[in-house]
Amino acid sequence: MKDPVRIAITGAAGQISYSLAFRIASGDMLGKDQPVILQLLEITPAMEALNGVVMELNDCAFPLVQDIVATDDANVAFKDADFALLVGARPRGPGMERKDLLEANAAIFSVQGKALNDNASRDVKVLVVGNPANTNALIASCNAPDLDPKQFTAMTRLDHNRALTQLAQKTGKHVTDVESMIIWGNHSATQYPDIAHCKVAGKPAAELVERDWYENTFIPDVQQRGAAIIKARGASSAASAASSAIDHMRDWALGTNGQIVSMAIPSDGSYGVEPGIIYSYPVTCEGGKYEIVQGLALDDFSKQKMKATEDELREERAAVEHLLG
Ligand code: NAX
Repeated sequence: MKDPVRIAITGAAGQISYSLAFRIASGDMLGKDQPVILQLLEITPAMEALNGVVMELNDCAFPLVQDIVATDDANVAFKDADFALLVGARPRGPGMERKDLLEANAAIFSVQGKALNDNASRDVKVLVVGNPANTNALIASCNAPDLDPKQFTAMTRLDHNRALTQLAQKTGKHVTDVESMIIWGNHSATQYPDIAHCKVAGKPAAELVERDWYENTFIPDVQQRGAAIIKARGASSAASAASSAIDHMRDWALGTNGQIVSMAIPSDGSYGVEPGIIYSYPVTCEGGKYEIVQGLALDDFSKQKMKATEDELREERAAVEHLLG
C-alpha cells in the first residue's frame, strides 16, 4: 500500500466540492491504489454544513480515505498538503463592481497563499478554481515566496473540455478523436479557444468546420458556456467543474502521455505574453511537471485574440497590484 497523500480542498461545503471531494475520495484523481487524507477548509459560518459533508464522506466508507480533517483554519487545512484545490471564493454580490470582486478575493487568496507557504509540502501542487481564478492564483503565489511560482496554477480545463465536446459534436466524432485543443489566456469571456492546431480523427479541424462556425458560434459558445449552464440549471457548473479539476491535477501529477492539455500557469514570456501573469497555455505533463508546448505558428487572428485576453489579465493584476506582497 502506498503512503497516503494529503489533499486540501477549500470551499469544501460548496457545490463544486460536493462532487469533487467524493470523486477524489473514490480514487478518480490519483488512482485506485493511492490512499488519501482529505483536509477540508471552510469559513466559520459554513462549518456545520461542512460537518454534514464529512458525515456523508464517512458514510461512503471509501477504502482509500485514511483520515478527514475539517477546519476553518487555513494553517491546519494546508498542513503538509501535497495537493491544494482552492475552490472557495467570494462570489459577486449585488452592486459589487469588478474591482471590488478582485479585491475581496485578493484578501482571501493572499491569506491562503501565506498559509500554503508556511505549512504545505515543499512540493505542493496548487490549483485555483475560485474566480477570478487566474488572478487569485497570482495573488496566492505572490504571497508564498518560499514556493516556486510554477506550483501555482489556475483552471481552464473546464473550458478545454467544453471545447473538445463542441468540436467533437460538430464533426460527428468522439471527444477522444480530438487532439491539440488549446485554451489561451484567462478563465473568463475573453479566453481564446483555438482550434488552429487541432486534429479530429487525424484530420486538421480547420478543414472540417467552416470558418464562420468557428468564429461566430464555437468561440462565443465556449466563452459563454458558464452563463448558459446558469440559465439552464439555475446554478453554476459544479460536477463538470469538479471533473475538470480532477483532470487537471491527475494530468499534472501522472502525466499526459504527450497529449496537449490547457493549464493556466505563470507565463515565462512564451508566445510574447507578459511574464508573471497566470495565462492559460497548451502544455504537456510528465514526471509531475508541466511544459509549455513551443513553436506553434500563430496567425493574426490568433495573435489578436491572445492579446485581448492577456490585456484583461494585465488589468486584473493592476487592480490588485498593492496586494501582491
Ligand atoms: P459555492 O458558493 O457553492 O461554494 C463556495 C464555498 O466556498 C462556500 O461554501 C463558501 O462558504 C466557501 N468559501 C468562501 N470563502 C472561503 C474562504 N475564504 N475559505 C474557505 N472557504 C471559503 O460555489 P461553487 O459553485 O462551489 O464555486 C466555487 C468557485 O468556483 C466560484 O468562485 C466559481 O466562480 C468558481 N468556478 C470556476 C470555474 C473554473 O473553470 N475555473 C468553473 C466553475 C465555477 O464557476
